[in-house]
Amino acid sequence: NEMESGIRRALENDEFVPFYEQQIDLTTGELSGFEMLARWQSPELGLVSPDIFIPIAEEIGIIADLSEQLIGKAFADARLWDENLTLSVNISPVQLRDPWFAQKLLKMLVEHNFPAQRLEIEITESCLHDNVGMVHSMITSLRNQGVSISLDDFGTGYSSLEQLRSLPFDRLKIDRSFVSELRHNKSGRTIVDAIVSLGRGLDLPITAEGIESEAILETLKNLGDFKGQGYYFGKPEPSNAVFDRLRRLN
Ligand code: G
Ligand code: G
Ligand code: G
Ligand code: MN
Ligand code: NA
Repeated sequence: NEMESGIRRALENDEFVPFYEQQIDLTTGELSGFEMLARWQSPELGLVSPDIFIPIAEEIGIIADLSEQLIGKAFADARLWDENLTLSVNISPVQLRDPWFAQKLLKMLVEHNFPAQRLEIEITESCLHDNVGMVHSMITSLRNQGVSISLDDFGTGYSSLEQLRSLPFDRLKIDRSFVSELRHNKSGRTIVDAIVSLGRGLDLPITAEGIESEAILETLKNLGDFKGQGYYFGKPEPSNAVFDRLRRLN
């Protein structure tokens, strides 16, 4: 169909671009890094959301190539940021089914001369349905080289607490649906409290997503030492806006 061939052509024409969302240390208020979020800069359609093209790219078997194109651009950008800033990238469950995924990512780090210690990958709970043994060995070989692994959208999928305990994650990201309800109802607060104590018990640092207001930020700061991100700090922005932001900070 038309969308599929458009996405294939976009890959050939190098039309996928990284946007970046700030990740903040909520306790100090300092910028700690950026999450890369893919966009398709289409000459016909304008800026297209990943919710549209990622599922199609997964379906037609080009997600790995598309991700590689974006990660290459993100490494080139992030190499020019302050060297304490981290780069987080989202990895599709489809990519993790490739037994060579970890080797390919480590090779890209070398080729782009980007320090593994500054890279964090975000995987979702749906990865855990698949071959857990293989996911475990991939995570382990990436971590051995210094890459960090976050469990994204935590709480929205199926997660066995046993897997959470047995897989060596570095961080939990609380899904924004819970963060946004934090002050609206008791169940939102209860779920966030439960994830926070789970994180404490398992020694997993936490990132809260979807912080949209000062009130939510203050509530979170009272619950612990977290990182956070969301529209309150800023929307995802293109590379040049990130460079402008860093120039203003420095
Ligand atoms: O940027 P936005 O909030 O519209 O992203 C929508 C969804 O697309 C999110 O779930 C996000 O994780 C996902 N996404 C964004 N960029 C990438 C990417 O490069 N690879 C993968 N697999 N998912 C991405
Ligand atoms: O699934 P993942 O967590 O990677 O999704 C990130 C998505 O969430 C991106 O599409 C980003 O644009 C969106 N996002 C980031 N911060 C906020 C926020 O504060 N509010 C809302 N509604 N969406 C956000
Ligand atoms: O201007 P400043 O000293 O903050 O820049 C730090 C580094 O980032 C320098 O290497 C500079 O060349 C690079 N840089 C600054 N702005 C941009 C930009 O808009 N695009 C790119 N690609 N690099 C930039
Ligand atoms: Mn994410
Ligand atoms: Na998320």
